[in-house]
Amino acid sequence: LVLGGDLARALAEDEFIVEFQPIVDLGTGEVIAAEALARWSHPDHGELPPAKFLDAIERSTQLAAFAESVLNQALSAAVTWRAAGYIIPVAVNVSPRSLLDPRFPDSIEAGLRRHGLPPEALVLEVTESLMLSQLEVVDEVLGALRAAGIVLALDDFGTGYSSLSTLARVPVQELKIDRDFVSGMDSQAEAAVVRSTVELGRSLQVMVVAEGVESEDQRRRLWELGCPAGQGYLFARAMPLNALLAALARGF
Ligand code: G
Ligand code: G
Ligand code: MN
Ligand code: NA
Repeated sequence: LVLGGDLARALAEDEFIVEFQPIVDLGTGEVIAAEALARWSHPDHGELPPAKFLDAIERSTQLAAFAESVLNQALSAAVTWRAAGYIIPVAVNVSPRSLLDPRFPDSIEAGLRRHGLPPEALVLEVTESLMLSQLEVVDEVLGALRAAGIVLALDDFGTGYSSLSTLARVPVQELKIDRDFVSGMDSQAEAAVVRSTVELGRSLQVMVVAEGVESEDQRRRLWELGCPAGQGYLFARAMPLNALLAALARGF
C-alpha cells in the first residue's frame, strides 16, 4: 500500500532512481539504445519495482513530478554516455495520462534544451488506454513531440491497448514487440505475430525491438524472422548508469 505522503517524501528525497537496460542489434550485438526503468529506493523496503508503485503514482497528483525526475535522470545519463563516445538514445516510458497534459511536449523539449541534447537522443515509449485513444489531445501531444523530432516507440506492441488501430493514428518510428510473444515463439500463433510485426516494421520503415529475449534460441529465431533488435535478460538486466558505462567499455 502506497500512501500520498510517501510519494511526496520520495520525490522530495530523490528516492526514485533510474536503471538502464541495453537494447542490442541482433546482428552485431552492439548496444544501440538503453531503456530507463524506474525503481523506488525505499528507506524501509529496499529497492521496489514499478509494479509496486506505478499505479499509485499514476493515480496521484505527483505523476508530472515523477515523470520529470525520471526524464532528468535519463537525459543526464545520456549526456554522460555521449561524452564517453556512445552516441545512443535513451528510451523513457511515458504514462498514458501524461499524454493528456498539453504541457507535456514543452517539458520534454525544455529537458532536452537544458541538457544540450538533440531530439534524437530521446525515444519516448508510449502505450495508450482505450479511454485515452478517444481524446484528441493525445493526438495533439504526440503530434507536437513528433514535430519536435522526438522518436516515438509503441511499447508492448501486440497487446490490448497497443495495437494496429494505434499504429494507424500515431506517428511512431519504433515498435516494441511485447515479451509475451517472444516467450511464446514456440507456438505457431506467437511466432506469426512476431513475423507479422517484423514485416509491418519493414513496410512502415520503422525500427522493431523484441522485448524479453531470455535465451540464445529466442535470439536466433528472432534473427531468422528478420527482427533487427532485442532487449532482455540474455543481454543484460537493467543496471545503474555506472555499470552500464563499464559494460559499454568492455563490451557485452
Ligand atoms: O522495470 P520493470 O520490469 O519492473 O518495469 C515494469 C513496468 O514499469 C514496465 O511496463 C515499464 O514500462 C514500466 N516503467 C518502468 N519505468 C517507468 C517509468 O519511468 N515511467 C513509466 N510510466 N513506466 C515505467
Ligand atoms: O513494458 P516495458 O517494456 O517498459 O517493460 C519493461 C519490463 O520488462 C521491465 O520491467 C524489465 O525489467 C522487464 N524485462 C526486461 N527484460 C526482460 C526479460 O528478458 N524477461 C522478462 N521476463 N522481463 C524482462
Ligand atoms: Mn518500455
Ligand atoms: Na513491454
